[in-house]
Amino acid sequence: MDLLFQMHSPQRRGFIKGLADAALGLFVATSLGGCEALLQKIRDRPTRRRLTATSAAAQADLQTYRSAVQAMKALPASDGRSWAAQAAIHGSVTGGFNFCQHGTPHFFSWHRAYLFFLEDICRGLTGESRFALPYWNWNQDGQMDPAFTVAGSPLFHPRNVTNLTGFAPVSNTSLDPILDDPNFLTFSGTLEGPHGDVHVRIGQDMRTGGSAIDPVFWMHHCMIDYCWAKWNLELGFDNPNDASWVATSWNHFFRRDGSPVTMTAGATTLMPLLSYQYEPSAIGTHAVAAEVRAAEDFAQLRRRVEAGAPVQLDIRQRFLIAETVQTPIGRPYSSPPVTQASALTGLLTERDPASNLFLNVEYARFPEANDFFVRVFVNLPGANAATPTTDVHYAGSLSFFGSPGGRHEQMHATKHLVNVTQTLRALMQRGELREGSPVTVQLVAVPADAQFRRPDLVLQLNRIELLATPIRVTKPAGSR
Ligand SMILES: [Cu+2]
Repeated sequence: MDLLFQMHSPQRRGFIKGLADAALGLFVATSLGGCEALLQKIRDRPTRRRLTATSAAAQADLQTYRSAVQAMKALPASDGRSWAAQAAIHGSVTGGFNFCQHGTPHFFSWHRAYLFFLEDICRGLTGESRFALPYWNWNQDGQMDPAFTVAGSPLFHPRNVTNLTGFAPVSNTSLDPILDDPNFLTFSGTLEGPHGDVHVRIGQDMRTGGSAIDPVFWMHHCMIDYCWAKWNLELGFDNPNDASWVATSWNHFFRRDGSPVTMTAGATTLMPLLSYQYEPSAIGTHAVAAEVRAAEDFAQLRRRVEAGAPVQLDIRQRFLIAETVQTPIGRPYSSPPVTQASALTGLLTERDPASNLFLNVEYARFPEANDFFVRVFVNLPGANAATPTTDVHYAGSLSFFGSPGGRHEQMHATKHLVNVTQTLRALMQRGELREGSPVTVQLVAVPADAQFRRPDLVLQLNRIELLATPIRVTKPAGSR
């Protein structure tokens, strides 16, 4: 069964306030109204900066990070703070995923906790108490910082690609509909797509469960974390307050002194408000947001984050496209036409911004190689590997980040979710999709490297379906 669609029925419940504050080691105060000293402390929290060649502050943080990585690499693997031990929390190159969460409602929260404690270990080892991890905004800066490509540097790691400029999954067209999605579950599920595509594009160990062994992993995930923070804090959408989601906890992280520590998902939601801040930057057409300066605004923001929202995925209608598909990656796949297309166009003409259509692709097993992307097109039966991603029928891409055989393999990303709303609307506007006209879906595998390592590979899919969702995010009475 599908974990993303399996969230327990939402129950409004108070945030575990004391626990969160204690876990973050920060504030005991529950109200910030008018408390200028406390607000000053919060204003002074370390800043995760956007990594660019011209930002002296970000470059200084990168140097601290390099020293920290060097120190961690020098520690024995038996030390929880060592580079090897930290990477092993996520998974291994040949053994797949270990504790990391992918394809579950904890993709964001687990990785946020993971970054949080590594950052703290970096501070401990370098003595730089104000250090914060810089983030690689690959939407704005496709080129990986050159510090990661200097041979012999602690930040160097073998990679196939170090420049994502022009890479469709990190483009505005790809990211805009994802960030505009008000539902936490589908926002998380669809952002995993570009996230995994970046892993696969960079290649080598980044393509595997052991990806965290590559120092650039942490700057990539810091960007994913900023996407979540921007969506939640700047764009004003809400995290789940489902009791079981909030209380989910992990005990496999390490503090800066090497001792184990437990963190809850609920506590991670407060981290970008209390523990660190992001230097704002644009993601897609979502511009830089104004910084929160006033105590009242901050207190209000904190109340909203703590309250969360009952997040539910109401699937209004399912349009089954195909079941048990076996398709060789060397040949484009085109689905049989969906017959209920009139109902589908009806949904789209409602112009309800909360109404979205997602392509859900569930696969039966993790493929034995993952050196490729699967591009998704709508109503383009002739689509092939040469069709550009700028084509109006292009809806997105999916990839198989990770490695087969790892722990929790069943749980990890047994499906891919692609938001196809914008593509379908564009086709309607062009008159290519009318009431009653059929809808087909194409899956086109393209090699991530020069050629497929396993051109004979057969993708085994359980089902392909379109999900129409009026995604209800019910606001608690009186909020915002
Ligand atoms: Cu990742």
